[in-house]
Amino acid sequence: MKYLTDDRIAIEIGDLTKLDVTAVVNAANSGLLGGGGVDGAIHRAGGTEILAECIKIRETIYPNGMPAGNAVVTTAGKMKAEYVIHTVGPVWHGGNSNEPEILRNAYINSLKAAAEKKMESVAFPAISTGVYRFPKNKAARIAFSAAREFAAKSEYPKKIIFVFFSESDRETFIRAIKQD
Ligand code: AR6
Repeated sequence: MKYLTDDRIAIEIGDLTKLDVTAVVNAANSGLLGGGGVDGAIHRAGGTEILAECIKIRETIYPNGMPAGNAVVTTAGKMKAEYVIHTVGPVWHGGNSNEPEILRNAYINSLKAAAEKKMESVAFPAISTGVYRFPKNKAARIAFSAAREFAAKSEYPKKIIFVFFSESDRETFIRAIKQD
């Protein structure tokens, strides 16, 4: 693991679903009932318990789906992690439809959910940069500044980890945040 600032924010390459952390963040869709990408991988790795809780959340809190930018917590089922924090990033429509604000909200609300449960460590995928097509360098700057600001004012989560699937995605992230 490589630390970016102090010992609070780190980056790692690998599969989010295999990590030994308190929570993994899911880049879900508003339906909360699974999908492709990270979402599919998390539901496959965690098993049916996650879906059962998501169905309950849909029935009770979000009958019309969870709006982008929000976050909810479920079990992580069979994964090493204890929890999954499900959030929904924006679909990229060119940048003039509040995409940056919504992406920031997705990170901040996930971190708030982690802080409320005093979680030690939370691992994020690069929300919205896959199927939802948010440009990776812009997304990196938003993710990093949200994490840095949150860590500066909140004791929990003690560790925030950005997880990338590939070396090139990790390099894009590092290059982007250095341009700040
Ligand atoms: N570990 C770490 N990173 C991963 C993993 C993994 N196991 N799998 C994919 N990535 P995406 P989005 C990277 O498409 O853009 C789903 O269908 C991937 O390389 O998963 O927010 C949902 O149900 C990419 O950089 O999420 C929604 O409908 C990043 O994770 C929609 O996709 C995010 O890619 C959400 O799209």
